[in-house]
Amino acid sequence: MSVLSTSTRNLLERNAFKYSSKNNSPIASLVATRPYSNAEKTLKERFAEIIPGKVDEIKQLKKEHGDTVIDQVKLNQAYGGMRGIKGLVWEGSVLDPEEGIRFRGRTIPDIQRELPKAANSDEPLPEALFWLLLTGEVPSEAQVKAFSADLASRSELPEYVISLLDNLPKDLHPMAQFSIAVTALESESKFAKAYAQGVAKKDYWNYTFEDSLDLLGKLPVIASKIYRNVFKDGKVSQVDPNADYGKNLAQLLGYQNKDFVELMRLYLTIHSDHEGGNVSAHTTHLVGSALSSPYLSLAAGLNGLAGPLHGRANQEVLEWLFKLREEVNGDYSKETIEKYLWDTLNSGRVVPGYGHAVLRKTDPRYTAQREFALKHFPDYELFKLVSTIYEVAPGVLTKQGKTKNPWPNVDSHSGVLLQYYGLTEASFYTVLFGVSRAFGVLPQLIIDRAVGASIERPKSFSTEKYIQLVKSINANK
Ligand code: CMX
Repeated sequence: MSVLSTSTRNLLERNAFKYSSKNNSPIASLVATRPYSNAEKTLKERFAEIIPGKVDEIKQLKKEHGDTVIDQVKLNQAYGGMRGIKGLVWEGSVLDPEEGIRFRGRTIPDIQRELPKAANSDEPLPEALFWLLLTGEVPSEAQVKAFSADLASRSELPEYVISLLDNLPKDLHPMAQFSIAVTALESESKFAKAYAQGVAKKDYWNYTFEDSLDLLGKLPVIASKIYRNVFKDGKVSQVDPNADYGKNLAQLLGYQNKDFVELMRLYLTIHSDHEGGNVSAHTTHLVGSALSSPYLSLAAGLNGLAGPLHGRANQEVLEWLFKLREEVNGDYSKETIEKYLWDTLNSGRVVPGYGHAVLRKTDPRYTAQREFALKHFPDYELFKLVSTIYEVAPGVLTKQGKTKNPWPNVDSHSGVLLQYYGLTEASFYTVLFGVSRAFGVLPQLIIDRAVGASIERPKSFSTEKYIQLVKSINANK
């Protein structure tokens, strides 16, 4: 029995086409043929119902308030990484400097409480977060279960991507391998094919949705293939169609420990989205605004995430911790750690895992990970070291007087959790961040296409032109 209104059914059935993984037609089905029961709406059906209202809301907002001045820009901001300038739209999350991230209005403790969980699990399911970010609604347990199965059913990689990964040099950084594999999947893009066939603008989101889910389904396999190729025997097990996303990722990587599975669920959920201005989110959105496919857009975002001031900081933290451990020779006193922090700063380097462009308090993503460690391994040596650094570093960074935020960010803690469970290869850590980031940036890409977001094109000036601009503004005061 159909649960759709006639108008939605009509919308969904336009261009409908029976999906088959063997079929190369660009026009994927608008009607879900995947593992959903008839009792509940699929994510796509729900999104299709919600989006016309969103389009109207934006139209109305622009009509009534389109000329309202929402910000003023200082010259320092043009030269300072555009920090704080309001100029992007991001529906999934908003970051408050003091309080941290809210996903569709919900804090991390809220989503830990409210999102559906797997059986015998305490951690939220990242699939449920994806649903929330895309629709603003918390899905039912049955909906998430079906959505997990849907993603698992899309996990197969084309042979040539596997052989491409097998042939990359083992010393090529895992993030470069990740980006290459995602880019290579472009051949799978239903959006690119539909666009080439002249699909109408109002239908863009449908193909972006399909590409995004296909991509999400394949990421655990790509990540695990890279991990197993570079650090293990190159063999990756089969995706379990009945397992949730975090469990599948853990198992594909080769980790069976139940608490590690829990960690993957938490990790994937909290690293997903951090509003739109950070490098990986903004890059994905920017590249997507040119109507590049989700594959090319996400690959661009991953390349940004690979930078040491952004996602790669999780690797930097571990390397910094290991050097510290080597140098202090078992002396984890506050005095010794303080000296090590000053040595880092005095040598002109940053303290990795500390500071943030927006946050001005301890990152709640750090706190969530700290709580996980306190629950599962409070006496682990590296966790204790990280905790002592947390007591000392904010004071040192404050005394140094440069950083606007002396508190730890998400990357300060994640590596230590992975170390505890034996995933010790730090150069792989940013790949896990990248898998999670896809859960945040792909919903926005789908929304961008559904609301007909504009191609991004802000204005730049040369320094010479800015000098002229400033002079003329001051002369007219
Ligand atoms: N250690 C030393 N100096 C720091 C610092 C840190 N952890 N954080 C900021 N500073 C310095 C900046 O380098 C800058 O110095 P200059 O004036 O010489 O350029 C000064 O303090 C002011 O910077 P800010 O306004 O406080 O911070 P930004 O918005 O410019 O940069 C960030 C933000 C995250 C890049 C920066 O705090 C940093 O480099 N942190 C360490 C790397 C890190 O942990 N990155 C991960 C962030 C989270 C993520 O994206 O994954």
